[in-house]
Amino acid sequence: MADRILTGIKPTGKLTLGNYIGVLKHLNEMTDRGEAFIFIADLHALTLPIDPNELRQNSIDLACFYLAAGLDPEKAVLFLQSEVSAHSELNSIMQNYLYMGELSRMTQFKDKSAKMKENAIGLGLFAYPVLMACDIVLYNATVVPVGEDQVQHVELTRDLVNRFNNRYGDILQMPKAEMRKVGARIMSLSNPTIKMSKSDPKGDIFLKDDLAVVRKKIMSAVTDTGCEVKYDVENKPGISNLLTIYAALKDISIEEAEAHFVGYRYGDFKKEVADVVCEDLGKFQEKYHYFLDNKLYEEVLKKGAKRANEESQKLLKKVKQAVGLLTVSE
Ligand code: ATP
Ligand code: LTN
Repeated sequence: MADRILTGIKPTGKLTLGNYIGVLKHLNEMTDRGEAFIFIADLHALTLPIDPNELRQNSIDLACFYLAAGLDPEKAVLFLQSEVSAHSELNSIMQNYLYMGELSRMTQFKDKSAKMKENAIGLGLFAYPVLMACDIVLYNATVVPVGEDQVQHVELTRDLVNRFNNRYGDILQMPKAEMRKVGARIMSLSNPTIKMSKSDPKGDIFLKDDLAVVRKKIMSAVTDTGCEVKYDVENKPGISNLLTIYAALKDISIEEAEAHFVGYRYGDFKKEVADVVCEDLGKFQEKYHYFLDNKLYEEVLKKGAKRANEESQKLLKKVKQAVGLLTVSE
């Protein structure tokens, strides 16, 4: 059976090299394995305060990022989550099958809520994984390409599928998370023990950064004592992170990257990493501007919403029927 690929990214801010390497860059080759549903998780973006104009602009940007990364709209369905109402409808049903205890154990919720005042934590942030599970099961996804931080949410989706199917029969498809072998967790350049994250912009490379800025950021990335370019996450987290970035962009293994840099000094090593990042990002940025300036995203998103609406209604109907919701109209 062909795979069914599904993934989403939140339009919450400037995308980073982490998002690019972890997910974006490889989406196109995944579409060779089966039909892909790729979306802009704009409803998820509302789970933390965001300015409306910024959200709209970020959504356009993200559509262009997907296209610039090589996503082929003939092979993949690209759409805005909020334009497909089945996500929210299924959410109303599925919220009854995931429990407070398990939701409160989600690392993303714990991390994000820890930075907030208790009386300002929205219910949506807590219930986030319910909507994410709905995104996944609505399209009978078998493979969910994500970075490492999202694997826990996909595991919870798997629990939901088991629970729901045990009760109602074989309704939901079992998905599985798929991470990049190299690059599932790109670390911050200023603190290589934490994830490079768009909500924590120190040490980030943003996809729209000027290439001169990108080069400067890499040249001043935190490195480690010693002088050997070796992959050793515990003792050389900074060097290991740069090696990972290089290997992921070159599509080679860490061992191959290490072998390439034998005998290099840190300065020359960083320069070569910067060359590779700038070359890749430079091409990516050109394509991004092409899709943005010609507004090519509009037609793609319209067509995508139509197809996603058709497809998601099928599963929604099945679920409504399974749980006993009566349909008389239609
Ligand atoms: P935030 O930091 O605001 O939570 P995020 O970047 O983690 O944002 P998304 O933009 O929705 O969240 O993530 C999109 C995809 O990119 C997810 O699959 C996520 O796992 C992946 N991703 C995010 N950061 C990294 C990283 N540093 N390395 C590899 N993959 C990443
Ligand atoms: N939670 C993800 C974004 C996201 C997603 C999804 C990813 C929302 N729905 C469904 C994969 C499948 C994030 O924060 N990166």
